Amino acid sequence: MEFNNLTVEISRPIAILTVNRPKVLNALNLETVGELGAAFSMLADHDQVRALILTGSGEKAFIAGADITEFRGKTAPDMIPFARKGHDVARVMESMGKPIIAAVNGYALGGGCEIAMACDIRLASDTARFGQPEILLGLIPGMGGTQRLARLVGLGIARELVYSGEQISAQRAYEIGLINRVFPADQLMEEAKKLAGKLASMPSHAMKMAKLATNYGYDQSLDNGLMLETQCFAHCWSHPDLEEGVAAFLEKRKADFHND
Ligand code: CO8
Repeated sequence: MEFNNLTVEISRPIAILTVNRPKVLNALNLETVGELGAAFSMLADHDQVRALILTGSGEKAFIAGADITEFRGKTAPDMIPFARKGHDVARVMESMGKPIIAAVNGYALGGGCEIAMACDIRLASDTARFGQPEILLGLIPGMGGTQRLARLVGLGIARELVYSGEQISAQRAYEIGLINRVFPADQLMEEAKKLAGKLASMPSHAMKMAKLATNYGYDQSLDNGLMLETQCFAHCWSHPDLEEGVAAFLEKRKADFHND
């Protein structure tokens, strides 16, 4: 698949998506949002890809937010489908049965921070900066930032970031639980690939069930979440990987998973 603003490199079993608009710090114009949606949908069904990495081109930015040049002259009704398009991309990312790692190599602001939050795991360079600066433009986050940030870091800190528009360092993002790990900039991609390789080697059906249960269970009551977990747990018995994993353990050998 060819894109204008995005490169997709498939190095089986990993796919690396790179937002490629370095002149504007990889800001997301509507076309790029559409391309991300198409790429994630395609990779969700790609039978050779089992883990994904999302990053930005250049050394300065992951994604510096929505492309502000597209905001001029718009009306409120124009922006409802715009925001929905962003939400749809995040939902494709969260509902696919494969892990997505954000390799945050610089500014992750506004929509950039929001799309990173729709990834399963966030790794960042020590030079990365995070924030929801929309308020400084007279608006608010529109790609899930008012919702996912509080779920990740708690309501108190989410309010502080959304109300102040303040940028925070990678170290601070790590301390508040917004990101999983921080690496020196020159090691970030290598570490992201290492982690993606590890996750891709896991039995893919169990990975799908794990992602489904954690992502869809999180917003439920504990009882509903546990009900979903029970279904996903039991569903593992419908796949040969489970028999193989258990047999390998009992026979003291390495499992040879189906991984389709
Ligand atoms: N949109 C458009 N252009 C941008 C953006 C952006 N978000 N960010 C940077 N650029 C452009 C600059 O205009 C500049 O262009 P030029 O060279 O033509 O002047 C170029 O990128 C380099 O940027 P700077 O010169 O500003 O670089 P600095 O190092 O001085 O500053 C910053 C870097 C701090 C990242 C600064 O560029 C900045 O503050 N950018 C805007 C960040 C921002 O406010 N982001 C939030 C946008 S709103 C949003 O994301 C809402 C999400 C809604 C989601 C909807 C989903 C579809």
